[in-house]
Order: sequence, then C-alpha cells, then structure tokens
Amino acid sequence: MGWFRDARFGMFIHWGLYAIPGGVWNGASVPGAGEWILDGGKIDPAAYTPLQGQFNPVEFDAEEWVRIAKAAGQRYIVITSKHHDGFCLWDSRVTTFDVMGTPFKRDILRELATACEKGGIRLCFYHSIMDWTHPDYLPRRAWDPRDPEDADFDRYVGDMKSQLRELISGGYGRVGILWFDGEWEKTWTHELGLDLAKFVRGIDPSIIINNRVDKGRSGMAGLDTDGEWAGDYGTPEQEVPSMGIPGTDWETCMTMNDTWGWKTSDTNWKSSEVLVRDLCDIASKGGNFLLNVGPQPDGNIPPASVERLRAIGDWMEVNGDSIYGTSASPFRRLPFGRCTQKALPGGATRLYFHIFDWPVANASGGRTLVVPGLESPVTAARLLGATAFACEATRTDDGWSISLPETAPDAVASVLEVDIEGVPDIEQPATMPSANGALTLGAADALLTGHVRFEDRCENLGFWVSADGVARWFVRLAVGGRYRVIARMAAAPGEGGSHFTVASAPSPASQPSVNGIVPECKAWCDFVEVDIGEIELLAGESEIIVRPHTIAGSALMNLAWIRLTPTDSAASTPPPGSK
Ligand code: H79
Repeated sequence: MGWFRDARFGMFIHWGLYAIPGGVWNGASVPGAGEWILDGGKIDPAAYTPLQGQFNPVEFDAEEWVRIAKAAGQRYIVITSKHHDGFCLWDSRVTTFDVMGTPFKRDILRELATACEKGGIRLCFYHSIMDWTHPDYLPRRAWDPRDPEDADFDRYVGDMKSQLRELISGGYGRVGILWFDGEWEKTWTHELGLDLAKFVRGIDPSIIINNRVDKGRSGMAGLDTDGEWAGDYGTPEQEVPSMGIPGTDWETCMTMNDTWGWKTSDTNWKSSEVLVRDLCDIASKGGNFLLNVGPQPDGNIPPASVERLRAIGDWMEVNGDSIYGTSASPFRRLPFGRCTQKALPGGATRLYFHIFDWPVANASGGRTLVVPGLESPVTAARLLGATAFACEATRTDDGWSISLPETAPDAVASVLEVDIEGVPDIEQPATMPSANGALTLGAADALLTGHVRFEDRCENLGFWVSADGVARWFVRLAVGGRYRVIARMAAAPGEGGSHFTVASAPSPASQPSVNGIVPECKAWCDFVEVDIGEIELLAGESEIIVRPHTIAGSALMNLAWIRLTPTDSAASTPPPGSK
C-alpha cells in the first residue's frame, strides 16, 4: 500500500459510450448519472449498443489528460476499462463490444498507459462486475427482452477473468489498482469475490484491490462491515467518513458535479475552494481523494473540470508537502481547520496545519493561531508559500500560540508547518462542567460518525437517517456522580416517536445508559427540552454517546444539545480550575 498512501490524490475517469448521449435519450433528459443512462432510461441493450458506431473522439490525447492530472498534483489515474454498460475501452480479444469496433479504432488504454509511463503516473482500472449488455450476465434488467435462459453466469465470470488478465499482463504497464464496482447484485457472492481477488493476485501480487471485489461494503459509506472480506481498502462514495477509519486504508471517490459520466445538463459544479478543502479534510483523516472527470464524446475533459483541477494544482504546487506522504491528524478536532503529520528523521514530527479560518487581529493588532491541547515542545514554525514572515511559537496554558502575518498566504487554506519534538503529545479537548456542575454538550461540539450531520440553520444535529449515525462528546470530571439528562430536540409532524440511547463510556455498571423518545413537534426546528432520566458518570475523562435505537420516521431527530445536571452534592461541586 506504500505508493497509495504516499499519493493521496488521484484522478477518476468515467468514459464510454454513454458520453455520446450525455444524459439525453430520444430527446428527453434521463434522470440520474450520465453513465447510468441505459438503466435510468430503461433502454433495451439492443438499442444502446449501436452507440458503438458513433464513438469517434477525434480530440482524444492521452498525453494531454496526463498533463492535466499531473498539473493538478494527482499521482494516479483510475479509468473505466469497462463500466456497467459493458463497453470496453481497450482492444479486448474476449468481445467485439470494444473500442476497436468503433470508428475511432484506437486502443485508448494502451495510449493512456504509454502516456502515464512517460509522465510517471500510476495507471489503474475501474472494472465493473455488473454488466448490462454481456449475453451471459445475470440478473437482467426488467425491460431487457433477451431470454435469461440462454445466459450462463459462470461463462460471464470466465470472460471477466480473461479480460482482467489482458489488462494486467497485456502490455498496459504495471497496473496500480483494480477498482471493482457493481458487486451488490445478488449473482455476485462472497465466494466469487474471494476467488476473483485471489485470481488477480495470482497474476500480479502487487496489485491493490478495492473492497468492492467482495460483498462487505456497507452502503455508500463504502467501508466493510465486520467480517473477513477481500479487498485492500474502503471506498466511501461521495462522502468523507467524519472520523476517518484508524487502521484502515480508504479512498473517497467524488464527482465535481453530480454525474460520473459526461452529462450535458449537469452544471452543478463544486467550487475549487470546496475541492481544495475536501482534499485537506480527507488527508487529515488519513484517506485518499479520487476526484472524477467525465470526458466529453470528442475526447476533451470538460473545461469546467480542467479549470478546477488547475486551481487545485496551483494550491498543491505550494502546499503539496502537507498532503503527499502524510498521515491522519493527531487532533480530534481543531477550531480553525485541519492537520496532517509526517515523521521526521530522529523521531521528531512535522505537523501541517491547514488554516481555513485566518485568525482575526488581537488587541495589539497581531494575529496568532492558537493550537489547543498541543503539549509537545515546538522547535520550528513556518508558513508554506512566498512569505518572509517569521512565525514565533509561544507556550500557553493549554497549548501553543503561533504568530502569523496579517494576510493569509492562501485565502482557501494556508499551510503552517510546525516541527515538534517526538511524537505528538496532545491533550484532547473535552467539555468540563460549568460553575453549577452542569455539562452542556452542544451539537457543534459533537464528534460524528455515520449518517448524522451538523446543520447550521438551527445549530443542531440532523439528517440522522440511519442507525449507524453516532454523536459523541468527550467530558472531563473531577468527581463522578449521578446526572439528570435533558435533551433539547425536535421532530416534524408525523416524525416523532423514535427511540435513542444516551450512554457513557467507560461507565459504571449501575447506570450505564438511558433511553429517550423523540417528541413530535410543529417543525424540525421547533425544539423542546425533555428530561429523559439519569445516568452515572465516572471521574476523569469519558465519552457521552448518543445513538439511534429505532428510527420511526425518515430521521431520528434534530438534536440541539444534551445537558447533564448533577443530582447529588458530590458532582455539583465544580472541580478547581474549571471554566
Ligand atoms: O461508477 C460510479 C457510479 O456509476 C457507480 N459507482 C461510482 C464510482 C454507482 N453505481 N451505483 N451507484 C453509484 C449508486 C448506487 C447505489 C446503490 Fe447500493 C446500489 C444502492 C443500492 C445498490 C451500493 C450498495 C450502495 C448501497 C448499497
């Protein structure tokens, strides 16, 4: 996994026959992603496959694509050798439904392999297990008139293996990753997944295989559920796991608009600012970013994509050290942005702070970045980019503060490089009781995993749509005791009645958790405070965990805060020095 972890940033390319209709079939716009048009438009494969006769991307230039990826700072390319429609972008001996049967008649993957080799980019293949046009693939789409009795799924698997052998040892260079997809259909089994992974490894033991070769993926979160699954890394799609996944390799794949394959009507582009911050965010959580482009039928990458890649590249040119070869942030959370780290020779550590929110001027007009909780001695601090400013690091009561110039070197994300002695020693932020001993756990301070989000509008946790959504807070108490639990929450009419649990960990056996029921309110932000019972907390640091038990409506609740109020005298005395 070495090169993969170092690379951190790659280009996804979705290209095939679907680029020709670009989301429009018989004059009508087909909802959904461009590459899904056969499915979304309920198109008979016999009406779709003739697109092969129109595929003629005369402006295709593999070297230009590689230049664009390199200029963006991307270190690898994952291209669709075959997507769900079954069309193959290389000269395959197994099928005539490939690029050699088009007017273009050029082996696109071979040209790209040559350009990648020359440019020092790792070439990888996305290969769909699901195949809507292969005569032996099952199950068939409901509107597909072909008789499924004639299909032989084992023969399909055999063809797929032959094709993978062509891709791995057919002169396309050293393949970095095989990126499988479409594994969720019922014909694909755990046994077939294990066998396919073994087959690929048998041809080239160094190939990285994503987890979609097997059946372990839990929905769009892309991470394996518990169990022994084949595959080297997790594949969250269109989302960033909020806490990363310690001990697991992963890669978020994402589009710049809402489609993977070219779709003429999709102009819902993310800004380059958002994409740069996504890259920082993903690196800070220990993952890779696989950012998609869907080339046009003429062979050009859409100008809107090229423009964004160039902006990211300009940022990477200056700040790439804070991304390549880094590992996840040692901080649970930082108020101003993100952080990555790298080990230095001799046991020291370099921290890279991605400053999204530049500090405002203090009373004396200066600017300082406060790094809460950093206990390690700081030996050097400097900003990346063209700035002569000498950053000074000062120890404070609860961390370090580092002086900064008035203007941020980069309006989107400035990088401050900070060297420390040894491995990071960090006192993680924790909520402490107020003067009356109460702990208020606000939505904005929650650490989130799974399907729950912070919502700005009413400052609550919301979109709590599935049982995997968990909110956690860290608290620090001088003395333990019993606490009354009040939740400020809301659910729209017809959405009440969900059950949830508030628990502490570690917890005393006597009263480890309490259950609450969500009231029905006038609207999602019409909050009410509900007393849901008592729990007991231990002295020292513990976690308060809120998770769904049963979701009655479309989502669990909107949660503004949880307040824990001491019920006995021991805990109601605030610990010395608490704020
Ligand atoms: O190639 C791009 C898309 O065409 C493809 N994956 C990216 C990289 C893609 N196929 N389907 N989807 C995206 C969305 C489909 C999701 C679902 Fe499921 C399939 C919902 C139910 C089955 C996978 C399994 C996600 C949840 C469970």
